[in-house]
Amino acid sequence: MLLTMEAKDEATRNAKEYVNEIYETVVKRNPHESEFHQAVLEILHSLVPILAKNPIYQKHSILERIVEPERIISFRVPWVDDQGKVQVNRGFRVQFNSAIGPYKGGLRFHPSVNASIIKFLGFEQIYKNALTGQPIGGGKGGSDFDPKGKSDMEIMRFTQSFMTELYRHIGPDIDVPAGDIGVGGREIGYLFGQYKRIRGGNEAGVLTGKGIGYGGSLARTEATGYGTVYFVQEMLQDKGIELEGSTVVVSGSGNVSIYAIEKVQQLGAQVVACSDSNGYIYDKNGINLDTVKRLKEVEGKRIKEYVEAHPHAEYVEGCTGIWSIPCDIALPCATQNEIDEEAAKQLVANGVKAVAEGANMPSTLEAVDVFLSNDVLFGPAKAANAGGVAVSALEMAQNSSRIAWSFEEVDAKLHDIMKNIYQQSVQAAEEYGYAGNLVIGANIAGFKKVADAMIVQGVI
Ligand code: NDP
Ligand code: 2IT
Repeated sequence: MLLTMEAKDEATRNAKEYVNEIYETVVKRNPHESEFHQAVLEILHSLVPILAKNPIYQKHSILERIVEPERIISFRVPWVDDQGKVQVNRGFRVQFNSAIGPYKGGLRFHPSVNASIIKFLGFEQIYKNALTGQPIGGGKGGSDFDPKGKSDMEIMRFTQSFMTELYRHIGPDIDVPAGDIGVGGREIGYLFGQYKRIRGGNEAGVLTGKGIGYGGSLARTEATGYGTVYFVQEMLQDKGIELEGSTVVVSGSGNVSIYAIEKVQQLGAQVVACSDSNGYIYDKNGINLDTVKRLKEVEGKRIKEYVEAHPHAEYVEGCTGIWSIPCDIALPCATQNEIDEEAAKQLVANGVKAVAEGANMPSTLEAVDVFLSNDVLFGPAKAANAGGVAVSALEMAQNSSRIAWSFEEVDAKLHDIMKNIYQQSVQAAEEYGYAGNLVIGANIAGFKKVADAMIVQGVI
C-alpha cells in the first residue's frame, strides 16, 4: 500500500521519481545498512503526496539534505572487566538534524548495535521529535556493549569510559542523550556522574531520564508506555471501540512494555502475554505486573521465571510466537522488525483491531502493509511512542527553569501531547488524500515542520 501508491498525476509521478532517486543514493552511499534503508524507504514513500503538492521542498533539496546526518561520531570504548581483562567496544552518536532544536534521542546498549541501527533510530527520531511540538532535533547513540551478565561495577566502568569520549560532543543546548534498550536509570546515573566530573559543573539538562533526586522528571519512567496507550485510546475512541474489557498482547518486558501494561490495566483491559528476548509468557488470567516488575526491574531475571510464581501460566521459548495469541490490541514494545508479514497476517486472522508501536520500527514494511490493507487501526512508532522523548523535553524545560512539576502535571501534559500528535497525524493524512493512514499522516506532519525550518535557515 505504501510502496505501491498510485501516481495519479504528473506532479505525483515527479515526486515518486524524486524519492526513488534519493533512495537509490542512500543505498549506494550507505551499503549494507538494511535497517537504515528500511526507515528511509518508509518515510520517503509516505512523503510523495506532500512533495507533489509543494515543489518547494525539491527546489531546496530537502530530501538530499535530510537523509544525510549532520554528523556521525564513532569511537573506541576501552574498559576493564572484573577479571582484569581489557575489553573494547564501539560507541556511536549520530547527530542527524538540528533544524528545530538540539539533537535529542536515546542511547542503546545492545550487541546488535551498529551504524545502520543507530542511523535508522536517529532518522526516525527527527520526525518523532517534531511531532511532539517540543523544540528538539533528532539524534541517537549507543554501543555494541552487551549489558547482560555484567556486574554493576562493569556497567559503571564501561559507562564511564563511554562518557569520557561522548562528553565532548554533547551539552544541554547541543545534544541531549537519554535511555533506550539496555540504558535505564542506573546507566543514566553513571553517565551523568562522569559528565559532571569531567565538566566540573552541574549541567542538569545534558541528559534526560535522570533520577528524581538529581534533576529527573516525574513520569519520565512511565512516559513511553503510558503515551503509547494514550495514543491507542485516541485511535479507538475515533471508531467508537472500547479499550475497557479488551484483550491485549504486549511484547518485551522492559521499560516501555512494563508501563504500557500498567496503563492498559489501569484502564480496565487485560494483558495476557509479554516476553523477553528468550521467549514469552501467556497468562489467561491477565499478567501479574508486580511479578514482572520484580523479575525485570529489581532482580534482573528472565521472563521464564514468571511461571514459578504463577504455575497456571505458560512459558514458550522463542519470541515471535507471541503474535499468534488472539488479541484485540497488539503493542509491540521490544525491538525492530519483531512483527513480520506472517505475524501480521496471523494477528489479522485472529481479529486484531488495533496495533500501536511502542518500540521503534517493530513492524516490517510488509507487516505495515498487511495492517493498513486490512483496516486495522495502526499507530506508527514515530507517533505512538513519542511520549518518552516528549517528557524528556519537559525534563529539559524543568531543568532550565529549576522548577519540578508534579507527577499529575507532567502526566497531563503527556496526555495532551499524545492527543495532539494523533490529531496532527489524522489531519495531515486527510489533507493529503490518505484519510485514516496514520503512517502517511505522522510522517508528513513531522517532515513538514523540519523541512520548513530547514528552508528558512538556508543551505546548511
Ligand atoms: P529495555 O531495555 O528496557 O527493554 C527491552 C525489552 O525488549 C526487553 O524485554 C528485551 O528482552 C526485549 N528485547 C530487546 N532486544 C530484543 C530482541 N532483539 N529480540 C527480542 N526481544 C528483545 O528497552 P526499552 O523498553 O526502553 O525499549 C524497547 C523499545 O522501545 C525499543 O525499540 C526502543 O527503541 C523503544 N523506545 C524506547 C523509549 C524509551 O523511553 N525507553 C522511547 C521510545 C521508544 P531482554 O531483556 O531479553 O533483552
Ligand atoms: O526512541 C526514543 O524516543 C527514546 N529512546 C527516548 C529518547 C529520549 O531522548 O527520551
